[in-house]
Amino acid sequence: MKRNLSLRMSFLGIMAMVASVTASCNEDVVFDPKLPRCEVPEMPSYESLPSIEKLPDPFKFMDGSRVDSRRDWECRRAEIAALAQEFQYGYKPSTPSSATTGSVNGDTLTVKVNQNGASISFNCTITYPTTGRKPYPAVIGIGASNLNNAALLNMGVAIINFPNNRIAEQLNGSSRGKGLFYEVFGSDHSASATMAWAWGVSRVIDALEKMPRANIDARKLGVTGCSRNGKGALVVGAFDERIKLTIPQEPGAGGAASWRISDAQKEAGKNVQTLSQITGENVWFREDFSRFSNTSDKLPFDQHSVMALVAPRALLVIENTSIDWLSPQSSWTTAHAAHKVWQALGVPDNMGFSQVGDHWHCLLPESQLPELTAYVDKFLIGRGTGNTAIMKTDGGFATNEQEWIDWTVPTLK
Ligand code: MCU
Repeated sequence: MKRNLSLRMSFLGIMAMVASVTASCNEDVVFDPKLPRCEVPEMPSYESLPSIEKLPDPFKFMDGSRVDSRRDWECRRAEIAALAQEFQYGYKPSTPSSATTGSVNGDTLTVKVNQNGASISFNCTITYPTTGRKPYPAVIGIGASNLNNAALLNMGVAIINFPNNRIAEQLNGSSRGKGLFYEVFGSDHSASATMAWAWGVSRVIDALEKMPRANIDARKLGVTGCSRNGKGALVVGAFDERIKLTIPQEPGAGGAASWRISDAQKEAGKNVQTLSQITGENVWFREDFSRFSNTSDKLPFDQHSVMALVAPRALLVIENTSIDWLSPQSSWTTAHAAHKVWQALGVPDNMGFSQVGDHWHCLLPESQLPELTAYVDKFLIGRGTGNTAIMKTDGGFATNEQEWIDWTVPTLK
């Protein structure tokens, strides 16, 4: 139905530059690797956005028509990706693979990128498993992996630590525009820290693809990260199709929790993190995302749509019911909304959500190990018949679908 992404993208790139005060002349909205050729309409202005009280329909194109085939989903996905960059994350620049080189020395992978006359380099530490077969599947940890790393290594999966804070700082609100990414693209580039990390991980993958000596199978990569880095893990998986498995751990707001439901929770007296709070706290979202502080209802998408950018690839969201700040009710309902996209695509078992309490933040409890191993076994290692149909909470929450979802799941051709 929608074609010609590349043409549209160059137009969009120009629009974004004109429209956005934070845009830099290096911007390019193509995220890699290539999406199919879909025509994404011009991005609406903030002022023209209508109020949508419930979770926006992920199957409804900007022109009002609805997704009715799998191929349509690819184009709707391109629209959501453009909207999410335009309003929430800033743009992921495209970088040709030829700009990146890698080298490996023991357990250290050095990634060098030359672009725009700038040259940057950063190191990732690789922990190799002592079992399994080379080249190994790997999980890239944003900062680190806080999953059960012993279990991953025992399954023959390597762990790569991506130094996200070097690529884009996240100390507090004054970290805007600081880090290696901004040395290449300028400190006024629209990309938020999470989008800058997504760009950096794509460069790590470019390097791995050229480096058989690293003994990592670049076709079997997952990504994880916890809390603020879990918000980043979601963006990494959403914007690079070479990631086969995305596991955000306890990301809270900006992860599975939708802005709209969290606002409603806050109004009901819950101590949850909201859009208006988060845009002041740190630089995880683009600078002018704060325009939506009191108007989350104007967002043309919400976190269910951002999660759905991963579909039909695999997504496992790990959450915690003991920390109100993570907005557990919001995540529970939002995950159900996202899951409907995988349902429509005929792969409901490629997306799971597991929410368990009574443990420290970012410490995976034993009770969530079965879902982790089932997802890794099936989607990274490529074997296994473990159960990946997971929608679990120990919070006793209602799904509240009638309150937040007023669209149906299409039967796709
Ligand atoms: C859940 O992630 C964040 C949260 O959004 C912040 O408000 C809080 O300050 O830090 C959390 C975190 O990253 O904890 C490690």
